Amino acid sequence: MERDLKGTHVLMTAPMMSLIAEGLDRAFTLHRAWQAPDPEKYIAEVAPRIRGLAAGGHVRVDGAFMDRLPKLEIVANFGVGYDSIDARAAAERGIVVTNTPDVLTDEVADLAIGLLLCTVRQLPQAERYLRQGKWLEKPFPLTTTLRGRKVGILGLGRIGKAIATRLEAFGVEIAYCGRNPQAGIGYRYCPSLVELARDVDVLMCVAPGGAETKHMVNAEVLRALGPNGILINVGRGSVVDERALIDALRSRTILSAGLDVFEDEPRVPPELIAIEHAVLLPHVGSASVETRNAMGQLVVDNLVSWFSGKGPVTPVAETPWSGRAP
Ligand code: 8YV
Repeated sequence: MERDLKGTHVLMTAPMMSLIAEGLDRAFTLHRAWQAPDPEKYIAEVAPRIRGLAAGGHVRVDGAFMDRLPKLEIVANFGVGYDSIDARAAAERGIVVTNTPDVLTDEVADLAIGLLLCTVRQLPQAERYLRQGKWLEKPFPLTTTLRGRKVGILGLGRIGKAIATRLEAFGVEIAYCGRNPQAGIGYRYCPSLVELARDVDVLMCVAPGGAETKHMVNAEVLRALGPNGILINVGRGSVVDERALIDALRSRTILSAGLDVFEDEPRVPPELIAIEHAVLLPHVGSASVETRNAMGQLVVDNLVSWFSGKGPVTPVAETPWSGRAP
């Protein structure tokens, strides 16, 4: 028989999609802290009862916040990337963290390929050109090509591999960089990011965010990528030193960039917006109705499964499931 979970208190500090809020509301006693006149005071009042936390977007969940919730058992994150959650601090406190892998892999990989083609062939610029009536004056300028390019992938995880599989169909050479070479992978491994950048002319960033990857793509890497080089980033904005990128684009140290993620979302530096030859998207990698619904359902499923004593569905690496039931 299913457990009645209505006596279990779950906290949501910021608005999340209605599928999540309604799903949690049906299963648990859900506290929507942001709706209270004084959210901080509200959190302090309900804190002793909170056992689950639904986290999303860019709200930071650090050790200090976890310490405010003495009965907290699980943090369920909306998104595969969980750099906004201090998973090590959670592990130290015996708190499980879950994310939403797999359900968005193909969607983000599709987007990465779309963004690559948009950037190489300047499709958004060409579209704007037609709408502005400029085609009547003269044809759109010729662009660069994907033909003959080599693509280097930074972060060959689930999404990186799905991008690589798609790239194979485009007939481009693929190499990758990561902490270690991966068994059973036929693409060329390059331990140094600068060397990878020197060797390829498209750098595809899919690396997760966090302190370990912060500003990995710096001025030196961009110089190595060179004047024919294209940077694509669909991972986390923090991986790229945005100031160095702006300089590299302005000085034509690299040819172009296609970005779906930024350092301080949703704020994009005006200097970047002013660079016409870059393609900028408002973090839409996973943003289809179907995929976001699947991600939202996984947030609900993780919490329901945990409090039903069945363990988390998709725990992150730092907090592996040990079989301990709540
Ligand atoms: C979402 C993402 O945009 O899954 C991730 O890590 O970056 C995206 O799918 C984000 O999680 C929603 O806020």
